[in-house]
Amino acid sequence: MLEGVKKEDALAIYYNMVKSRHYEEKIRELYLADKKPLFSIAAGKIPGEMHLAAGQEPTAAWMSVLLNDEDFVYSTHRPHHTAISKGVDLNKMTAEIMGRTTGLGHGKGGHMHLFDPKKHFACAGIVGSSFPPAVGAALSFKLDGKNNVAVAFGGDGSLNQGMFMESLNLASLWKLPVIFVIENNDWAISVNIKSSTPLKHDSERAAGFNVPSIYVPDNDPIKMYNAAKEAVDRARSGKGPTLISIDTYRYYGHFEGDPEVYRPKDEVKELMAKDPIKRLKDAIVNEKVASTGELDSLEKKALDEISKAVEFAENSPEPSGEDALKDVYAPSSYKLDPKTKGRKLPMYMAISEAISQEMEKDKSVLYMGEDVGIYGGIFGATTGLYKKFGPERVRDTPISESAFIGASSGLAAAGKRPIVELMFTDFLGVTFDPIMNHIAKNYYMSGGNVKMPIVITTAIGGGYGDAAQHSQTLFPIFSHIPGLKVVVPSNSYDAKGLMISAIKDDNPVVYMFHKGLLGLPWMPYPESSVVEVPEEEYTVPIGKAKVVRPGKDATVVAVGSTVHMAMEAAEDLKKEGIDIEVIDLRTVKPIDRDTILASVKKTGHLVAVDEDYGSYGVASEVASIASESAFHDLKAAPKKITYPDVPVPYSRNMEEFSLPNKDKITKAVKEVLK
Ligand SMILES: Cc1ncc(C[n+]2csc(CCOP(=O)(O)OP(=O)(O)O)c2C)c(N)n1
Ligand SMILES: [Mg+2]
Repeated sequence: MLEGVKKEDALAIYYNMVKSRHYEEKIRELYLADKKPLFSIAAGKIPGEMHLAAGQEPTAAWMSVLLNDEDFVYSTHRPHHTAISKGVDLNKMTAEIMGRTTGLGHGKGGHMHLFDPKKHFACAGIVGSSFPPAVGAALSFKLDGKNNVAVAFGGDGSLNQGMFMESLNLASLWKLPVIFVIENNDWAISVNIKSSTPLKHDSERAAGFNVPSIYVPDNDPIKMYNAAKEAVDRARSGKGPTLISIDTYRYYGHFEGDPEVYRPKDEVKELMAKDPIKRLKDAIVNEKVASTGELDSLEKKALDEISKAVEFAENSPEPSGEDALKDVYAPSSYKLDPKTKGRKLPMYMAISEAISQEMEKDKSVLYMGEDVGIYGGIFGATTGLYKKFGPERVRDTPISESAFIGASSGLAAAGKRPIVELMFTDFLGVTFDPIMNHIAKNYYMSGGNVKMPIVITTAIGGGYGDAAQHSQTLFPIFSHIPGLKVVVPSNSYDAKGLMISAIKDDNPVVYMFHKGLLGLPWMPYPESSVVEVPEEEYTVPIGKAKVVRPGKDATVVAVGSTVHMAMEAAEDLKKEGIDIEVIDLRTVKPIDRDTILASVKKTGHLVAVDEDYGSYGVASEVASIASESAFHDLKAAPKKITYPDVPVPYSRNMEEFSLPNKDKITKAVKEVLK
């Protein structure tokens, strides 16, 4: 069985397997301890769900021999065996599982969200979500000429996710050093693999992407080691990805408490009789590689480490309730004041100039998206960049938003500052998981240990007849998610300064540019969006609104396109002797409460206007801030001017009817002043 594997390697594999097994059993004991006789996942020493991998140790043990600390591993909701074999700090991991301050994420992540940046290990609770970040980390290695590898684990259930296929395709296309390890334990909760895939072995899927694959039968740790060795060698020598699928088995239920009605008890018993740890132990002894005594002392060493880790965790303090509020955003400081007035530039050129200057200064900045290369982006955001920086850093991607936007979290974890373009914000649906569950939350779940300096650029807005799937604004969908910042420039000066800030910020920033403000030759735009832009680098602060027109009678809070409408309304109202103050929010998350409140306190009247659907939107947020914190200063109820709650229609009359405009603002101002 040992197939000539060196003694030290065989022992390392054994040690990691036996340690993982005992660890899982200990965690199970602790998990169940205070929950009997009435089972409740909320009770006991360990909160939440618990997914154990006892039985699956062979899928991971090879890593202790073949990987180094700089190699990345992205694991799943069943992560303990992979974390142990990657050398994750056992004390901190146990403390995290028990929700303590000394844990890997200071109790913010828990058992499904373990991050150890020193060992470059992470895992996640979304099935299939490990693949895109591994692609990103691998791309970073390739760009830097490093010979590291990234490993993504997934279960048999994860293979039917789009993220898996998109990631295989990218890894193959770009020849990235990624190893996809599929732990085929036959079950995805209660669904057997036979009812979820038409193929005999998961590994067959790789062929469609021109990825070499290896099938490992029998939950065999040595065969797995040999397969992984081949894959690691291929990756380290620049020959690209490999998919390994291993037949394995989990002894316990999908989660602790699982009634397991879907599988016969005998099936588990039969598989336990072929336990991989026992088989490996027998082989090591029978082939005289080491004695039973040596193996027993390794087992004892593992048990000692586990006891110490549990002791460490149990003696660690619990976080306070208020600790929940920490580590949502990484502190970021950058401020560059402009020195010159510059020249008039349309917004799309201001954006590409900002990116160009940052890419020149900082080699870690790169741009990825569809048609962003030679074409310069369909909205011109990367005009001229491909020529200057080449295809590696201005990277055209296939139409695989989940994979390349998801890859940005792996790139960021590996030290890059990626900018990724979601061509139209309407396409968010096909890539929301990487943004909402990973990019936005990794900093928090890691207890502030893993930063995500990512810019997501995306085109918003309608007004030109592109209808329901190419005209939306969707501010609140991004702004609702803690961990994201959201900026919306209304003119070319802000566009450049906000882009530089977004790139320099250590947090993920969604940069939403309105198509109708870009100044593109083929799209109508207001002249007022084309303003003077300094040639040098400067920043516009994120989170700071601007009073673009001071006034005393009423406050109009606007954002993006509606700033121009509000300014036009101001001119009309002036003729009638009404003097409005116009605020350009510039950032919708975090929103600048102080500027809004100071203005409302001064004028006593508020109209909030945005191009998005009215319910639950930015205008509602502005109105709520004013009513909550300046109620007694308000002389009338605030008014909102927004898109109605209907999908964007195609025909001109219907779209014009629905959009905000200066006349609607003028009317609303007069109404609040009545
Ligand atoms: C996107 C997504 N869909 C569904 C779930 C709920 N869920 C958690 S684990 C799981 C089964 C996963 O099966 P598999 O990938 O084979 O991993 P295993 O549990 O067998 O290790 C499901 C459906 C989820 N977490 N994420
Ligand atoms: Mg499974």
